[in-house]
Amino acid sequence: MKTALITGITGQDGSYLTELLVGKGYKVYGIIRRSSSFNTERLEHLYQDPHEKRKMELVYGDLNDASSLAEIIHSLKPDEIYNLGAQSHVRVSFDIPEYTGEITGMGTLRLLEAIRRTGCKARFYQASSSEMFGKVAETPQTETTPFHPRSPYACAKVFSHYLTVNYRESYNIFACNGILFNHESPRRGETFVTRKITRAATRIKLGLQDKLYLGNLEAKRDWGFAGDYVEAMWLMLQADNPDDYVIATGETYSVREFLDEVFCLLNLDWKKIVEIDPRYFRPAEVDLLLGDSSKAKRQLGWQPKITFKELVKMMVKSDMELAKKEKILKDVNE
Ligand code: NAP
Ligand code: G4F
Repeated sequence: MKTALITGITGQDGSYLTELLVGKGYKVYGIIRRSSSFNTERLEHLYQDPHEKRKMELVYGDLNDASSLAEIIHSLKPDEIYNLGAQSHVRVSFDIPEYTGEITGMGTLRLLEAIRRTGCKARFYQASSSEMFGKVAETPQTETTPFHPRSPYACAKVFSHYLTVNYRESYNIFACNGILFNHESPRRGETFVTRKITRAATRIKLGLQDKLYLGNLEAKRDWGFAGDYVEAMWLMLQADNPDDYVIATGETYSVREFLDEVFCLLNLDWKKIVEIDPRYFRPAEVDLLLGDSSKAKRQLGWQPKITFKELVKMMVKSDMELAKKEKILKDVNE
């Protein structure tokens, strides 16, 4: 049985990747950090199934704690390591730049050093990001497009990206960077713009909320479905040789167009509901992201399955179910 170790297992991608790997017969170990409240909500369905439970185990550790990483890698000796853990919010990285650098940047170094020092033969996946292209030098962006990061988060990801390349070249580690463009799902964190919109719009439809406060509506993103993107991560580690790949849909939409799509499905006019709040603007913005993933298609046979419209529908449907439950609870308590 193959074993995989995932940092960031409690996050959006961690939960989809765990499902994929468990489905393929892997034993999955996930690193979780200690929290004063539960942070395993996205994994609960896997835990409740007694059969699946045996295939996933959570261990305490932190990307800020090199000794925990070395100990985990030394004792588990996984076949594959997926580094998904990060302070992953771009706007927040301007508020806590040092912490973001520590986890999103230095955390990768600690992990790679733990692999090198323990002599672990694991294949390594690094969650690189389209944010690294920042003030884009060309459109669409490919594996050869120069980086121009626009936030502490993106700078930390560039550091991690090149470390991954460097450890591959220096120590012959099978290390890959997946340069993933934005990917969303019903499990997306509620402070990222897509989920913030679908969550608010469905609550507004049921009278649970009045207004939605947003920042820059003109930014354009290449939005795909997280479930499709974790498959690309796995495919990278099954290839004959380690390499770096852009993973994207090849379509781009503005936040405004995302709003149009969501509110149209709910028969609401967002112009009467959305207000612009300067707090959500960033000191430096990434205006346009559009990826070309033809290398991944050619070499890995990967391509996205879910379209933009299907993704929006899926998120609205799921958040409507959530809002309905909330409404029932509210009505009972009134
Ligand atoms: P996410 O939902 O924000 O999950 C981040 C994960 O990192 C969570 O499990 C979190 O744990 C964990 N984490 C945070 N600080 C940590 C620490 N100090 N030590 C160990 N783990 C820590 O992110 P995601 O959307 O799944 O994205 C996964 C990865 O891909 C991230 O590295 C992100 O930067 C990158 N990425 C994402 C996208 C995208 O569009 N989603 C695109 C490109 C790259 P808690 O649950 O305890 O907070
Ligand atoms: O949803 P966002 O916060 O995602 P962003 O900044 O593109 O970052 C995400 O994708 C990256 C891949 O490119 C990942 F690496 C990263 O970890 C994260 O998952 O914002 C998208 C756009 C931005 O231009 C932002 O300015 O939406 C704009 N926006 C407008 N109003 C807003 C809001 N973003 C947020 N979060 N909240 C708003 O109210």
